[in-house]
Amino acid sequence: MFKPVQSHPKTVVETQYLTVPRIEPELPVQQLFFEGYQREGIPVVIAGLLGNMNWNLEYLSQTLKDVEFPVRFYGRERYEQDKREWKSIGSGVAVRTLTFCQYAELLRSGEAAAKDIYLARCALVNTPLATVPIVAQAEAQLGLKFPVIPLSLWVGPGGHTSCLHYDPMDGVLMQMHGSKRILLFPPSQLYNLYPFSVWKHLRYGLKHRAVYSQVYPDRPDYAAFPKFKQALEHCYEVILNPGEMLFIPAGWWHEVTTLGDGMVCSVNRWWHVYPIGRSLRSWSKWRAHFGSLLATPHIVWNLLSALQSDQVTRELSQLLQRL
Ligand SMILES: O=C(O)CCC(=O)C(=O)O
Repeated sequence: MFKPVQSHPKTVVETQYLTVPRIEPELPVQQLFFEGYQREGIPVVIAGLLGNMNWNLEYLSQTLKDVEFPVRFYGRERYEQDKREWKSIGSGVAVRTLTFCQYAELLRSGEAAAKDIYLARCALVNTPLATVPIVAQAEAQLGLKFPVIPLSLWVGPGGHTSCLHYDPMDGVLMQMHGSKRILLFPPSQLYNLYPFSVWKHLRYGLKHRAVYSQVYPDRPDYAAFPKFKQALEHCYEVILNPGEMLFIPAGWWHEVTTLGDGMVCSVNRWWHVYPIGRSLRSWSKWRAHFGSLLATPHIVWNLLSALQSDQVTRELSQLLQRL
């Protein structure tokens, strides 16, 4: 039932990655998923529930056409910098609103790859892809019940990295086109991964978050982050291919890199942690919520500034995107 996962050839850190279990379940899968993985919060790759997914650029362009999305302009130099100098992270980076077709042009021309422009975590609600029957069916087969937000879309060029972080909810990442490499560390490694302080939220609101690690796992600065060596002993590597789903339990650290030269597309959904006992025991989750609470004065201040600005709608939509 479990198949080994191949290591990615570009890895520069010399380590023996652990293997995430992979199941190709026969029905019914719900009990297997709950008892083996969801109850204790253990990542697993699930193959065979999404059929032959192929959301290539042509399909997405024809389906999403003029739907507007907030697209993140990371810039290639970003990952050359010491993360401790960053003033924004994730949804805090520069965002521009583009139609899907405009973004598709940036992918086709190579500009998205050159400047690391990524369409990240965009809600599919109110778009032609708001409901995807095979996705809903797969989620139901796994017995997932309490969604936090609607389905989100992730599209980008090969070579983009969503840097190491964790989410305070369970997530299921579903691969629709191209492949992704995911590194995973368990919640027990929280402090060996040097998360940014929760107090950062006071200064930066939600532009900079305590759920991100200061370490680049593929080229760590051991002098600055010596305990990362211990974390590496607990690092899992997954190559996620089209049609596969990865269950990422709350608190599990993940760094996600798009592979290859072409466009890579996934959808994901976050779920309230179930069973509730696992949720209550998760220190990583409480820590993330405490950080968000500390962001409140900054958010209120930004909200008031946005209301007074000439570009109220744009400012408000950027604020909402961050939330
Ligand atoms: O696919 C990505 O770039 C990041 C996905 C992610 O962070 C997640 O699914 O929680």
